[in-house]
Amino acid sequence: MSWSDGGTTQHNVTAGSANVTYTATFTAGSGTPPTITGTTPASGATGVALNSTIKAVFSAAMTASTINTTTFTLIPQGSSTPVAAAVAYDGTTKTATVTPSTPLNPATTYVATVKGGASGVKDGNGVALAADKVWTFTTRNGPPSGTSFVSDLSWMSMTNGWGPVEKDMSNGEQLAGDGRPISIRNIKFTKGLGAHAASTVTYNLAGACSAFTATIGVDDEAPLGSIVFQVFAGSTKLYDSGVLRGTTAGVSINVPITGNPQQLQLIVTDAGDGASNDHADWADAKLTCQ
Ligand SMILES: [Ca+2]
Ligand SMILES: [Ca+2]
Repeated sequence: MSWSDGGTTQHNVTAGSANVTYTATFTAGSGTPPTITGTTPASGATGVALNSTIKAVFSAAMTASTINTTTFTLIPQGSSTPVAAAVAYDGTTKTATVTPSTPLNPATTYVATVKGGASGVKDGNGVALAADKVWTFTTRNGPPSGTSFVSDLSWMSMTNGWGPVEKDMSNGEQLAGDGRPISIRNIKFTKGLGAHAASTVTYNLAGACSAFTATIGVDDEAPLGSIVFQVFAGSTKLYDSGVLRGTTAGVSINVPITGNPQQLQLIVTDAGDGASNDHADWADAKLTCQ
């Protein structure tokens, strides 16, 4: 701000002197630039929830119209396409927030940028953030947010009694990929796991999952099978089917997952009578996660 009477004459202002009119001139864009005093998530944060919002707190009251999807962006590292999001500014807390339209992807590093300089965000006096504020964070690993077929996820580990566990087909024989459509009492399933006792498949939940669902049973390719299906979270047994046989209809299960465990184990045992014909289907198996 500067003061002037519009002329070049120096005025000595003393009692009784003639009135002189001074004009205060505010120059937009001058003054101390605002800064960002904090971010959420913090720079370098890991294990960030997929439903997070991204926030920047300013040192000064900002001009809300300068904070928008152009000046506050979230971009997956290595991409040039910002995440679709709503951007808002709360003058009470001097906080700008990016709210993504859909949950973030797991195990992904994101780059958050608040633009500075002439085309950047500006405070209430029109003073811009001096330079771009850029920080990164990484989301949790584990399944995506929502409901996923486990056969579309990567397992952490897998053991199986007859070749590998198959995805979206019955166990078949010892080779990978030699199964048939999953079939329990002649009801076919396009998704699921085809296992064989004794089998354990372990999934990483990253503490973010709340339910496991499936239809379980002995596959029609081995009707003499006898199997027990179990679901464990670490050392905690969440579900036990009892003995299912090749004559048992598929059993629809909905297993709540509580306590935010890190891992889930899908276990098949031979029901205590040997593993011959124990072809076990986790048909339509799904995890629901945050
Ligand atoms: Ca096979
Ligand atoms: Ca058996």
